[in-house]
Amino acid sequence: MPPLLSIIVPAHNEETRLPQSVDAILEFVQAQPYESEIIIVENGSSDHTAQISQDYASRHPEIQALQEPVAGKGLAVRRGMLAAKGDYRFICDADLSMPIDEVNLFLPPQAPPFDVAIASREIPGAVRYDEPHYRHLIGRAFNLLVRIVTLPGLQDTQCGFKCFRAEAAEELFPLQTIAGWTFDVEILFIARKRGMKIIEIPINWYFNSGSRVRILRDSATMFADLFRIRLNNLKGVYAKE
Ligand SMILES: Nc1nc2c(ncn2[C@@H]2O[C@H](COP(=O)(O)OP(=O)(O)O)[C@@H](O)[C@H]2O)c(=O)[nH]1
Ligand SMILES: [Mg+2]
Repeated sequence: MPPLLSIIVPAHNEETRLPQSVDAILEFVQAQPYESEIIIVENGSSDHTAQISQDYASRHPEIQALQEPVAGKGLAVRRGMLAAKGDYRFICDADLSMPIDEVNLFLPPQAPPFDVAIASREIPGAVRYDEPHYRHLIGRAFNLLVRIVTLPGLQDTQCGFKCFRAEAAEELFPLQTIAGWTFDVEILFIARKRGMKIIEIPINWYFNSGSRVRILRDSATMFADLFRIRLNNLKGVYAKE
């Protein structure tokens, strides 16, 4: 029997945040009435993240630790999504800025039927805690560009908590071309193009410092990625065969 839920944790230089988060995720999944698996995907770290993940995997049968040579959140998530076996496949940032028990909001019976369910920090019912004003503003500026260039109407594409039905994950992730931070936009773009049902779920979100986003360097790439998605679309990269 495949598990109901796969929790995919991308981890890059996370030796300080990862153990606490994995402990919390383990405690959560062990308390649920359904089966889960946890897949940690490390790539390109220069610290002990890979070793820590392997240690967890060797001690807990429900944990797998995967490694890729080249860094990139998008690459890691794709690997985890395609290795996962769960009916529902949930991306979960290693900093657990969303309390892990809110995962159940993304599963039936709480969630209505969907192909892709994305956590939102912007729609009514969502609460952001402790986020510095400037960070929120940068996020809003990027979202404005996302809405203009690629995804009209989606208020928050960058939150690190998203759930995919198995069939949706298996259709979408093989088409992903973006290795870095903007992969979410690309995946949602393809999902929308293919008529999948995308829902937004408001969450409680706790800012914590230590983000791996390098604002200046990464925003230029992220901006360029939005146009790359458009270009790929024109070239038919996301079309059905
Ligand atoms: N495997 C992997 N994970 C990454 C990479 N870059 C970021 N992440 C993970 O993506 C998640 C979000 O990163 P974080 O720095 O908290 O970004 P923010 O919350 O969006 O500012 C964390 O779990 C990171 O470890 C990467 O290159 N490879
Ligand atoms: Mg974070």
